[in-house]
Amino acid sequence: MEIKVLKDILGANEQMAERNRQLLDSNQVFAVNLMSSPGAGKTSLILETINRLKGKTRVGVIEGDVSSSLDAELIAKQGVPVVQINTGGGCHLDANMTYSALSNVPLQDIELLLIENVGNLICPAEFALGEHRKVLISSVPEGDDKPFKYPLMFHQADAVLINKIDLLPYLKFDTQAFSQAIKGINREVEIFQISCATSQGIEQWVSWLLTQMSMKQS
Ligand SMILES: Nc1nc2c(ncn2[C@@H]2O[C@H](COP(=O)(O)OP(=O)(O)OP(=O)(O)O)[C@@H](O)[C@H]2O)c(=O)[nH]1
Ligand SMILES: [Mg+2]
Repeated sequence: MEIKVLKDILGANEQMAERNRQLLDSNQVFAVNLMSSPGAGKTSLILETINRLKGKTRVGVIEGDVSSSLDAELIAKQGVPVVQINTGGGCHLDANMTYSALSNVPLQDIELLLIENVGNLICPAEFALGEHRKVLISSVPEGDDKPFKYPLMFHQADAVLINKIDLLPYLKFDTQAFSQAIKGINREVEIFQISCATSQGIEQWVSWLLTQMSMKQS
């Protein structure tokens, strides 16, 4: 009985996610669901990405947090349209919340929508939002064992960004073993090593993102 209830919730979410996807497609907006544990660097990555895409691609942002609008305020300073969702305790965004936010995003004016999910390595993996790609940010201070502990998140991702590589000299983190563990779960995934502090690797990430957008359009 409990299993049926869970299936109903996820089934309803899938339907709503499909509706979101249709809405995005009809406006030719490419959406990326950015997921990570708290503090891995989602907002920093969005800021770096906006910076790199200035004059190239029109970006909009949905910010998901349990509480506050701190991240949305940082994004707004870049002159980019941003909508904050507060889940009020919920540990992930779902398709219904995303649908409500979409009605406040100027979809005709943007080509790329970056959705910052709530910081959590478990629940966001279960709930589709209608995104075209799922991107996981995993940062060096979290340790290199995360693919073993949170396999679903790594399995679902189209790309994994290893962030904060500027801290590698100070922390025990084996990037090769980490990448191998990810590939063991998800052979197709793209892996990038980046630092939002030094901008290392951001160009490669943005180039992948633009390629994904152009593949979608063709
Ligand atoms: N050294 C270093 N610090 C970073 C890097 N990227 C982000 N940070 C720092 O990590 C902290 C968290 O970064 P955020 O971008 O706010 O992380 P977040 O995932 O958006 O966090 P939540 O929204 O709270 O889940 C901030 O103090 C950033 O300055 C990086 O590449 N290197
Ligand atoms: Mg954030």
